[in-house]
Amino acid sequence: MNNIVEKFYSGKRLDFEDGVKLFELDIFELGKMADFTRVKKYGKKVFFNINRHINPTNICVDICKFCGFSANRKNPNPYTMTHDEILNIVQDAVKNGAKEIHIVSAHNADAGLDWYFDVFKKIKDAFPSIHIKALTAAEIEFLSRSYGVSIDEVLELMLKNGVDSMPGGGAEIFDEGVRDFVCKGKVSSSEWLDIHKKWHKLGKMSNATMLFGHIEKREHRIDHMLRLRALQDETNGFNAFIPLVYQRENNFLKVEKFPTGQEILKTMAISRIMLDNIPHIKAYWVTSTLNLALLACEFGADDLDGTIQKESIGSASGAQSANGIKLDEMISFIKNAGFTPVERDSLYNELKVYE
Ligand code: V47
Repeated sequence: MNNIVEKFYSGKRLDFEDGVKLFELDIFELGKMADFTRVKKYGKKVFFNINRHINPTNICVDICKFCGFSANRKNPNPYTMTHDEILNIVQDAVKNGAKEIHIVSAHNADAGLDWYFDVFKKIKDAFPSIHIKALTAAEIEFLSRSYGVSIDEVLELMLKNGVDSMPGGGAEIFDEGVRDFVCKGKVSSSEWLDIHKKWHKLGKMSNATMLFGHIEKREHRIDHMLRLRALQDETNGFNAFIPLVYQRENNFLKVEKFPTGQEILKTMAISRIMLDNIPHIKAYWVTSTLNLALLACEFGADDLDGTIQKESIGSASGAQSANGIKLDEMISFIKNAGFTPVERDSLYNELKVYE
């Protein structure tokens, strides 16, 4: 075990076996290693942005067992917003200081391709300076599959209509066996990676998530991280890695054992250690709780996502995030945890440091 610790501090890359063994390390040793990298990169800064999440429809042709958001027999309230409704939300968000709109929809085969794309153009025309982060690789694959357009054409439509960056959703767990069990039929792992690769080659940035704490094993998490690391070596297009903690309510995935806080922190720390080429590790406060997200900042994480204003996916499965968090609360929570809050834009340029 000492060999792995020495290998890390000597700056050598850790491999799959090393990554799996890291989980056996004492949590504080692991935290020290992750913090070593985090402090070298960012000191005591914790990044966040002022953003608004919008989920314009919950009608979905794909079935993910972990999802409590899509309309189904446990969640019988299907909706699809009109463009005017979406624009009103954006207008409000901008009034409240939002600089990023994060738009993720379910896979609605009746809404039409124009419904998906025209709204981006309308938002950009009305609010040219807002950053639109929209369409996960899962949505892109669904749009291609359902509406008879190639992936390249979907990416072109994104550029043409003003999408600035891609969110990291839909990655779940890349291991094909686990993936088949939890979300058979939607974007495959290789398709997910390939879509991000194409987007990066167009000169655009994206994020990458990993849904953990359900039926996957530790080695699946390491495998997931290493597939991302390999792509990042090639494209350098990922801004942030986001380990999403599985929320258990109102869905169809039967999980017997949930991760402890210690397992969550270890996973965050190992992400920081293994993903030596991805700049930011986001402790998404929605799925980890704000308290644990702040603690994760002692274990390698440096970003919390944003104020969000309204959140529908995690909260549909039990997360306490439906109404986002107020800016002054975000700032004081970060300060009280001993860090320096830094408001960033979507590409991690620093906008304001709250000393
Ligand atoms: O892909 C669904 C996840 C994701 C559950 O790119 C669940 O900056 C936990 O991708 N428990 C969507 N997670 C959210 C997402 C995201 C969030 C914040 C920032 C960014 C970013 C991306 O939500 C889905 C899926 O993996 N999800 N159900 C659940 N029960």
